[in-house]
Amino acid sequence: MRQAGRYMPQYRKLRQRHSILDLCRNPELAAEVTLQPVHRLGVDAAIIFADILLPFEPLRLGLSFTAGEGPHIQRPIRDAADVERLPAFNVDAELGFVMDAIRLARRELPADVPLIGFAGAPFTLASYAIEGGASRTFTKTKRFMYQTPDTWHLLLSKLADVVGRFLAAQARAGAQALQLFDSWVGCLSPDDYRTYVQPHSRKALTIASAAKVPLIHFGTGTATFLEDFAAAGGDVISIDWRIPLDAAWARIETRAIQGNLEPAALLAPAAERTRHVRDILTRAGGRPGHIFNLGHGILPETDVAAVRAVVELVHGG
Ligand code: 1CP
Repeated sequence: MRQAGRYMPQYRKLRQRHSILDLCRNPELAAEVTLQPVHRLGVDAAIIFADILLPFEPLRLGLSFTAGEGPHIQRPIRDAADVERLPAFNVDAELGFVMDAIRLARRELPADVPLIGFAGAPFTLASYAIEGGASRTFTKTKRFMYQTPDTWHLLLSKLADVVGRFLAAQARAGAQALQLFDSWVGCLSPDDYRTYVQPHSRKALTIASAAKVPLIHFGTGTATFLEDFAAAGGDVISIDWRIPLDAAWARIETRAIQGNLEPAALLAPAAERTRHVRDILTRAGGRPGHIFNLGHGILPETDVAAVRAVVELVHGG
């Protein structure tokens, strides 16, 4: 999930002077933002400040973030010709600023705070590339998938190759774990996940696994196909809040699960927030493989003190 962001006053202050893309492309600033939540919240790990859409620039799709904060893709993918012309590129040459930020952040972080690198999963990236931005229904994406399955598979295969190599490069630069974000994959049926997405997520995770660091496979809305989602790969399977932690654990064979706090529980009164956290800890049952986390990103409306209180509660047992 995202740790930095608009809920943090220090982050908002930096954002008054720099766009998101400026922050991402400037390794000093990206490293600074990466460290903000570690200092302010006392979390156990840091996630590099970047964005899943950064590979769209070297893919020549064009990327900007508009005032309403949503991403905008200037040349969205419409047909087979668009997919075929996606250029192959060297991740270290074109996205080297991310690896530079990782090297800097790693140097500045305390030795016992691991740094997580990340990339978008093929499906979630394809959805932005085809829709041209955020979507609620993924209509264009699904039409493309059903109408031109061969082109769809070519697109996802190309994206899997890019993100697999990008993840491995981040590990080489010093990231000690890698997270693949399939934020919107829960819009698919179990059958469509297996047919249209799973082989490509597996490919991305297999390429990344050459880096020999733990891989976190993140998704939301995956409860209806959790077994297939887990089978695509990842040493850690991330779950959202739509499934109880113990129910998820009973269904998949994995050493580790990440999640599963409802982000909106951070907006609840303290007693209700605490009840949510304790319920997850009870269901984790002391398993060493539970990584306590939100099921998705922190909402901009969240009070930093509420996040801190959760970190302290989890650390206190
Ligand atoms: O915590 C951190 O410091 C990590 C930084 C980080 C991460 C992990 C950012 C910076 N983006 C991401 C991943 C990301 N980006 C995801 C996957 C995780 C998730 O589902 O939240 C997605 C879907 C995006 C795409 C994106 N970037 C959106 C979502 C738009 C939509 O479809 O609803 C937005 C708003 C952004 C901009 C952005 N990137 C990062 C931040 C903190 C922000 C928020 C806005 C801001 O700074 O003004």
